[in-house]
Amino acid sequence: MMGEKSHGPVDAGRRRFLTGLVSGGGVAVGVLAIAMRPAAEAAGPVEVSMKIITGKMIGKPGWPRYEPANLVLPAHRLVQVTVRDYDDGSADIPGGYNRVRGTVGGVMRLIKGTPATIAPGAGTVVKEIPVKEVAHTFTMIGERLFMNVPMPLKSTVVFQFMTPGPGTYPWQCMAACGTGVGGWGGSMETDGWMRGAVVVK
Ligand SMILES: [Cu+2]
Repeated sequence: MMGEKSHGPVDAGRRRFLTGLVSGGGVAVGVLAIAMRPAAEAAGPVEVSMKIITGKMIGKPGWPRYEPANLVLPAHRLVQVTVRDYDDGSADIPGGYNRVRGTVGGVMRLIKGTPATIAPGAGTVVKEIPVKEVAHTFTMIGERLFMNVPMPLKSTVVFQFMTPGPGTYPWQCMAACGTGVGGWGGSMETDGWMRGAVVVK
């Protein structure tokens, strides 16, 4: 409408603007990069679901496991992980592993039970759970990387974290849920059960 008609002063202003863009090319590129970022975030986090099943559920009593235990994720992306824990037995943890660490905001959302569908934002936001209610943990310890998410009995947790650069990041459950001396055998020392890897590409 009005803007489509070109008048002298408007053209001069536009020319100055364009000249500014050309002379300050680096700045223009920077502005463009920032402008694109919200669009990428609008796509939402990469969503991943895991479950923790008991040994009984798969005919191997005493051998709880994460399914899947290995994840492949894109680098430097926000990831939202939903873990449904079907296990109702607690296990001993080293001090402090009942606290959430290394997630976005240092928190997770806690939902009672293991519902098939979970509404966005559902659950209670928590930073830790009682020591005696920890069934398992999802713990990644690496160079400049520490993430710990405690898994409460018969519950679902949802948490978000930023993936690091490409690499293979092992994780381990820190709750002594396995067999053998101190409960650190069996599942606890077997890849694909209570330990695995996050492969970031
Ligand atoms: Cu475990």
